[in-house]
Amino acid sequence: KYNYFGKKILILGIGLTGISCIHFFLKKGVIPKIIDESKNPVFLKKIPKNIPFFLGNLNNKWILEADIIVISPGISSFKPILIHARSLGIEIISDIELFSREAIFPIISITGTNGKSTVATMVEKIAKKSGYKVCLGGNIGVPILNMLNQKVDFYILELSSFQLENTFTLKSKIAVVLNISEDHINRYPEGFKQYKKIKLSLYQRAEICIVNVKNKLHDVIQTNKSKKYITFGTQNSDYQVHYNHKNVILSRKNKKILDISQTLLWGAHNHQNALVALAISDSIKCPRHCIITTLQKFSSLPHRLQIIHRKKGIDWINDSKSTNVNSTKVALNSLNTSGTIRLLLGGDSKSANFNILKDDFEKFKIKIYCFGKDGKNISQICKKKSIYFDTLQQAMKLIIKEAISGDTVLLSPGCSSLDQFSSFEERGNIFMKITKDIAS
Ligand code: UMA
Ligand code: ADP
Repeated sequence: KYNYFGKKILILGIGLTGISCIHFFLKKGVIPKIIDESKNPVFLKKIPKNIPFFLGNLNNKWILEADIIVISPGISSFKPILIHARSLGIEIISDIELFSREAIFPIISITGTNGKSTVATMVEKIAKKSGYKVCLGGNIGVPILNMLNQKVDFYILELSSFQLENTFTLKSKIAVVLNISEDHINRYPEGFKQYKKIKLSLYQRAEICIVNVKNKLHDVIQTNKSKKYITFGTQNSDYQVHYNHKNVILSRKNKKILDISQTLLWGAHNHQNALVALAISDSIKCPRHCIITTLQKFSSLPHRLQIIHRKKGIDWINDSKSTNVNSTKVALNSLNTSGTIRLLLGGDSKSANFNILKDDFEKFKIKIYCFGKDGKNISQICKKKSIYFDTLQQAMKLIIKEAISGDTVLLSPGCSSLDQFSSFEERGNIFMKITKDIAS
């Protein structure tokens, strides 16, 4: 139905997404052009031979000549030249939009500020255990267009707000917005309101909407009676977490399904994540025993609140995937320690308000080792407990001297890593290497 033949296609961003888009169009017999604002993008060598490319800035001439612009998620579509292009009727779309127009198998879409990769991976594992053929892609690191030719029972998509920004026809069989808290504020001219609206757009054409009642999404629920809504988040929801003394139970309509003590899951946020995975898996009719046994075996993904090792009574925890302030809050509140928490915090804050951690800083026995681009500012929130360093490595040198038995060293930076590292993985790996060197 969508014919790109004869259209002038321009791709913005020579990254994972851009390269996947080139191959998509080549398969359709269309030769796109591609631009990157960097003079030497990492994926430059991956551009096939016959593709015209331009490096160094957004070439206005190419932009205004295009019929369709496919924009990579890392590039803001609120740049003036792109706003102008849109006003001239030039179509600006994401790779997710291209995918949505072509996909013929049912789609499970997962977005939210935090927990996307964890929930998406839980669902992938449960679905596979149940005998379904599924593939998982999107923000988790596999461009979605690479999955288009696979024959599956379900596509599982992890979607960021950046990817949803220019997506208009995505029809999910199941859609969930896990939670919404402040993130990526520097990307949105209208701030948090706009970020939230983009996240919630996932529900627009979805068949089954799984809704976090705590996110006050009642408006969504009332406005469309043709959809099926499944709720989680409170005691009146369809899916609930029951806290009963020391027992934590996942239930559906007050019927017990899984006792958290029989799992490796740690922290209230992970109870919620498992609950959503359960709701999604029920919706695609995975057998309960497959759901339960998979969740019982599931342990943290790398770089998500992962205990690296315990040595001399000190716990070392890698939560490098904490790239926004709420994930740091969650991490602090998941620890159960009477020793000192030695928190490594900092990087690129993306203009977030770190004051929401003030109460936690007051409440806990904590020392905060700030680093990176916004570390100095962040260290002002609770001056008496904070110290600032240029780098993570320098901060760790002091921690190694100061930590004593009973302490917990936590890398939960609450910031993007890109000011000093190539990715959150690199940041976590450096933390782990230093901690392992100490242990040996
Ligand atoms: N670039 C510009 N101008 C800009 C920004 C970037 O020209 O203003 C160029 C860079 O020089 C680079 C290229 O764009 O050459 C990179 O494009 P990209 O940043 O969109 O990155 P991709 O490699 O295409 O990866 C993207 C997602 N990246 C971002 O959203 C920033 C990946 O999510 C995703 O896994 C991948 O597509 C496959 O779908 C990463 C991410 O950081 C993990 N996501 C954010 C998050 O989780 O918080 C949203
Ligand atoms: P995402 O893919 O949305 O970034 P991840 O599952 O990779 O989510 O986890 C990212 C960070 O958020 C980690 O620090 C993790 O401990 C934390 N986190 C995971 N699930 C939740 C949740 N439901 N609420 C808040 N924080 C969470």
